[in-house]
Amino acid sequence: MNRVIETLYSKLEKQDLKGRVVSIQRLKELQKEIEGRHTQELFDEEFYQEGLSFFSFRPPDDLQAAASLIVVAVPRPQTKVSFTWRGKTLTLILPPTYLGFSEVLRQIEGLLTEWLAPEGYRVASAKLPRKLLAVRSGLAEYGRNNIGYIPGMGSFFQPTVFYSDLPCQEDTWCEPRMMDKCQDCLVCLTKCPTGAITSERFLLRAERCLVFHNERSPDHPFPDWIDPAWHNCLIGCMLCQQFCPEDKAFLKWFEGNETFSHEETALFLRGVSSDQLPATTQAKLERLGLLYALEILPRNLGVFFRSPGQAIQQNTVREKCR
Ligand code: B12
Ligand code: SF4
Ligand code: SF4
Repeated sequence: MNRVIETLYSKLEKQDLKGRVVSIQRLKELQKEIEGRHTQELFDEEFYQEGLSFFSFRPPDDLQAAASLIVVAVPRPQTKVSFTWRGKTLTLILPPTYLGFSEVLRQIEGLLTEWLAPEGYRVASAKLPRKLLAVRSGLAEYGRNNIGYIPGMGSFFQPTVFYSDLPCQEDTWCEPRMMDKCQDCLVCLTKCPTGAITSERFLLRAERCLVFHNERSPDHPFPDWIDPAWHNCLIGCMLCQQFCPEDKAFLKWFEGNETFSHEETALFLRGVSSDQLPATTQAKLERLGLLYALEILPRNLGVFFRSPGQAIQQNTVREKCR
């Protein structure tokens, strides 16, 4: 193995990170895999356009000489966010990777630059299928739920991906693998309320996943077939991770715990813009990395507070998410 890559791996390990470097030649395979499934009409077209069409399978203009792709997995916790409404406090979960998402990307890019620049190499961020790359680089394996898993991190990690001009002659590219544990387990399939994980095919039916619907822009109300009682997080969904035996060790790992008062919750439910929020509320949202989500809060919070003021009685969100 190239000396620089070997040193990079050991520096990553020292920071509790895991990484892989693969040849830039793999870019074509990634593109073929995603575009091939699109051509075979395996993706719902609306989902494809919204969720996958942003991929760009060519290095940026200022790093046309890219020779490799670097993937780094960063362990990430869940976050609790509490909303008070008329004397009742409801604690909701933000799944791993939502908190400080962009900050993590910047930190890893900074670390890689700090380590590789003295060797004469550069890095640049990439708009690529990061989970697929993590799996095909040999760093992760798929769970039956289609989420990536890494020993020692479970599915609680954020895969970050960068182009680099660091040469890579040999790599650990492999066929996509499902964890051995999944062979005799159907827990995630059983717990998914929407039928997004099915026994008919491995590929997720993403258009049925709650996350597709609760991350969407506010002009998309939740469709009627989604039972309001299925919602279990402020954004995202934890049901296929929460019951997975491979994630058991990480389920109690939380960082960050912002609380919003009755007045702040009322503003969110009304759908005000960020300049109409008190500076302290803006700062809390910013700490959570949720300023961008302000416009979807009326819809997403609305399912937990049926009409402004009324928490859904049967909801078991707190239990479900812990
Ligand atoms: C679009 C998207 C979504 C969509 C679609 C999800 C999906 N599975 O495609 C929606 C909005 C539903 C979503 C939900 C979630 N997402 Co998302 N999502 C993405 C995004 C932008 C692209 C993912 C992608 O490439 N999908 C395309 C499909 C084709 O890829 P795939 O899932 O890898 O499918 C492969 C397998 O099915 C495999 N395959 C097919 N047949 C077979 C057969 C066998 C035997 C095997 C082994 C494999 C196999 O081949 C396919 C690839 O060709 C990435 C960010 C990025 N830039 O990559 C984040 C990302 C993948 N998501 C992420 C997360 C955290 C989630 C959630 C867990 C969030 C949550 N808790 O609420 C959920 C999980 C839902 C689920 N069960 O997958 C993380 C992944 C972290 C991880 N540990 O893997 C990413 C990387 C973003 C991040 N935060 O860093 N997501
Ligand atoms: S719940 Fe079971 S089948 Fe699903 S990902 Fe976890 S181990 Fe695999
Ligand atoms: S995130 Fe929720 S809706 Fe999506 S596949 Fe997992 S359990 Fe199903």
